[in-house]
Amino acid sequence: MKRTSAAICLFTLCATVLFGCVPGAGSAQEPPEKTVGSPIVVGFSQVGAESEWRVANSESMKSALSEENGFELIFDDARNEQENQIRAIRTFIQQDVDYIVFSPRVETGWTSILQEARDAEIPVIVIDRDIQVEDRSLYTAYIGSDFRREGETAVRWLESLMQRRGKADRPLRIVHIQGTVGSSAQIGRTAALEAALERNPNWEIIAQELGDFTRAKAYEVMGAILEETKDIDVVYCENDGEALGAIDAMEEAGLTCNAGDGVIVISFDATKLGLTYCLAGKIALNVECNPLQGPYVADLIRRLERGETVEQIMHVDETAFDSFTITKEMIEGRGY
Ligand code: GZL
Repeated sequence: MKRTSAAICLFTLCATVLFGCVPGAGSAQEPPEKTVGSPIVVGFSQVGAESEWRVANSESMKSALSEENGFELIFDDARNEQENQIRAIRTFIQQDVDYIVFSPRVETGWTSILQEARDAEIPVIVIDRDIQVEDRSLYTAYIGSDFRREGETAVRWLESLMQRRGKADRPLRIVHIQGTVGSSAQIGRTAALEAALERNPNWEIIAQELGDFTRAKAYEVMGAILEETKDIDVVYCENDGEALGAIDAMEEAGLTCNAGDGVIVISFDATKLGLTYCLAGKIALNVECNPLQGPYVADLIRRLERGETVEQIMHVDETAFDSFTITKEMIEGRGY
């Protein structure tokens, strides 16, 4: 398949780690200009289809890297297994694609396959979750979220709420439902909560379970926790799927979820479904995690094709919504 000498040249030039920011989910993105000539062949390894967020991410990639936009997309669903991603990337190399894009299920275990891609002189773009590799020149760019910042947004909001209520020093009993362990989304969101516990010795994690970013698993683990105790002040869920599963379990156990006199539920993603729960008051805070990365990837590839230097790390701008200020109009205007 066609390979671009310019991109290969840039691949070696992008060794410096430069930071850039791309606009958030709400901002308009110019559709990439049409490509004359043969399509740019992109192999994309997607984690799976575990959440509404993931589905929106896949749709964004498919619509941006479409044939009419000058691409040929080879999409592989890894069904939430890193081994399947490694196998898919190796196949992309054998197919001699022009670019490899992947959303890494977890941060580690990628060095060897990325070295194979570099040996084949195929540029690699990492999206969504980040990776940990000694040699950052093994990939051309990362486009995704600053997960620690997302978590900081959540815990600072909770601290501020407690201060406004004169409860800054009161005990706070927290249930923590984590996302896929070892994913940068879980690592960042968990780290922010753990740092907040250091700042607030009156906060206590009464239970910490794995929800793997799915509604079903969160429902299961929250149900088990509720058999032990219903004395819960906060449930910190690392995505909307987990929040909905935890809320299902708590409501079945007779608990009320709201930021007033009920259990305070904190979530991440801000999908339309999650925001409807926020509007209903059941999710107190929902921190946005922008899945609409397709246009940014298409734009990045075009810049590489033109021989431009690109920032290696690009974080998308993100915001947050709470049940006190969210409106129906805010939800209707969103892209996912
Ligand atoms: C975050 C993304 C996470 C979402 C979950 O960028 O990797 O994975 O928060 C998804 O909804 O499953």
